[in-house]
Amino acid sequence: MSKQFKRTLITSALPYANGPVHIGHLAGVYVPADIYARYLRLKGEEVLFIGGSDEHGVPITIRARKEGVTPQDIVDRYHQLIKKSFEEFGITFDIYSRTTSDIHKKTASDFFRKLYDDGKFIEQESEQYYDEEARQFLADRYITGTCPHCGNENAYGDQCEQCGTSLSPTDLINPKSTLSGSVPVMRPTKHWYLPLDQHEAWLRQWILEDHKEWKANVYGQCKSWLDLGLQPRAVSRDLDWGVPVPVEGAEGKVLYVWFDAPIGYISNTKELLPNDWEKWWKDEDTKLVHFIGKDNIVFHCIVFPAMLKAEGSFILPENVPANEFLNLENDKISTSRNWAV
Ligand code: B3M
Ligand code: ZN
Repeated sequence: MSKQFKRTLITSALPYANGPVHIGHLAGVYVPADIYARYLRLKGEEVLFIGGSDEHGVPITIRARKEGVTPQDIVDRYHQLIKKSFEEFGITFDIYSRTTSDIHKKTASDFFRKLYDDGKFIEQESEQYYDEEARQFLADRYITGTCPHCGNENAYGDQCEQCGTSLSPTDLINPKSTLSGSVPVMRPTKHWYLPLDQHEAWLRQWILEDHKEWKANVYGQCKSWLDLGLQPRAVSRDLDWGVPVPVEGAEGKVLYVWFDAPIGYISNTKELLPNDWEKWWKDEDTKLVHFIGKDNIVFHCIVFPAMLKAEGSFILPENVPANEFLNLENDKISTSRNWAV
């Protein structure tokens, strides 16, 4: 028999505050999560439904640069816009907050520091592209060049949008910085990595054996990741927008957006229930359910659970319903590109 829980904590993916929400987001994530929350409330169950904006990361800085404004301007504008859309659409979040809140910055920073102090990270130096004119390391999206597969001259350091191949910046022929137009050079930089390989054994058991009931798309994606073998993942970036890495000598480095964003679920719960949040995150009688889009599966099923496990005091999700595409008259109107930006 499946476990009986006392309460349900529902989270829905935090949209990037760099553009309006669109119908694909609503249909794929927020409406299903809202239906589930309303259903449980009608049954008289104890339920909490957490939402919020994801306000860090490169997508925000790119938008700001395009418009000639600051990242703060961008997130202030789109956070308000997205929040209002959700209200008008009738999505019944118990809280809709943001990852630039003070409580979030502290929560994410303390979380990183605990893992750091407990020796849960690997420190590693690697060579990355640096723009000598703009005097900064370049995020993958800030580098363009020729795609080695199809010859498109405007491929990005993470993907060629013409042939769809995912790339790393060093794959590009004739790389160019989009910040200054100059040719980037390689420079060593230190980062912190979450050794996912060390988490592989329990993740295999937990997902592949204990959660065979997860949706086929979610289970299948996890299985293929696990079968390929997990690698350490960098959880910091050289960027001037984000939660600073709380370690001496880490000036100019911030937490990787995918490290801080899921912690946003925790900080938003804390903001709503300053004295009572722990029972929602640390009591085995709480059922945690993440509603997400398909591009976020690996982060919610593998990376975030590994972070929670490494921290040691948190529960893990019981289910992660992820949606595929919304089909309207046979056209995919919610493409991965729309969703992931
Ligand atoms: N903002 C990516 C996205 O909007 C990201 C989700 C965060 S959930 C913690 O697809
Ligand atoms: Zn290409």
